[in-house]
Amino acid sequence: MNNSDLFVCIDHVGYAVPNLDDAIKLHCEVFGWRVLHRETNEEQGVEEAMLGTGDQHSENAQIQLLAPLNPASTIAKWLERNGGRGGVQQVAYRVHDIDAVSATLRERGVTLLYDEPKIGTGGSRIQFAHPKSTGGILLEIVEPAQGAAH
Ligand code: V0V
Repeated sequence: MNNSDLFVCIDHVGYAVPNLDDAIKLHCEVFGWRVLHRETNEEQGVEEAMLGTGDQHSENAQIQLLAPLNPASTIAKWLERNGGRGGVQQVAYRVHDIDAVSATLRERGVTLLYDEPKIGTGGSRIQFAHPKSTGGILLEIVEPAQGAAH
């Protein structure tokens, strides 16, 4: 796999937020984003919203607001470590083939969190690289669901 085959674009930037409705209000009313999608992901312990720009093209990055579903959630832990304030929790790179990209990253020494991809937003397949092997950033890789808008 060539380096140019790895990533398609930045799919989204994930913000940890203490309260989803308050965060939606801020990002939509003040910053002018709009809600494209909302869902709850029990396995990941999050309630989330995806935000887009007025004219959302397929490779425009989205903003993902992530609120904890329960105290065991990785988002709850992140907020606790950051004094209860929100902030950038992750950056997600889009890929066409998450299995091939995961294999290449592993070969290159990147620590991936899951043996196999898990289910993310809108039925996508997701995997994460541990911040300790990416220079301090929680990196998600995401293969959108077949037929998804993006
Ligand atoms: C922890 N660390 C981070 C970090 N979280 N550094 C940068 N960005 C983050 N988000 C650092 C932390 O400061 C420590 O550094 C070290 O990592 C601790 O690592 P640890 O003991 O392994 O772990 P935890 O318990 O803090 O967990 C960190 C990981 C966890 C990354 C393992 O957050 C995780 O499993 N994340 C993947 C799942 C996830 O984030 N789900 C929510 C989004 P020092 O102090 O040791 O230097 S769900 C989602 O995105 C969906 C559904 C989607 O997009 O479709």
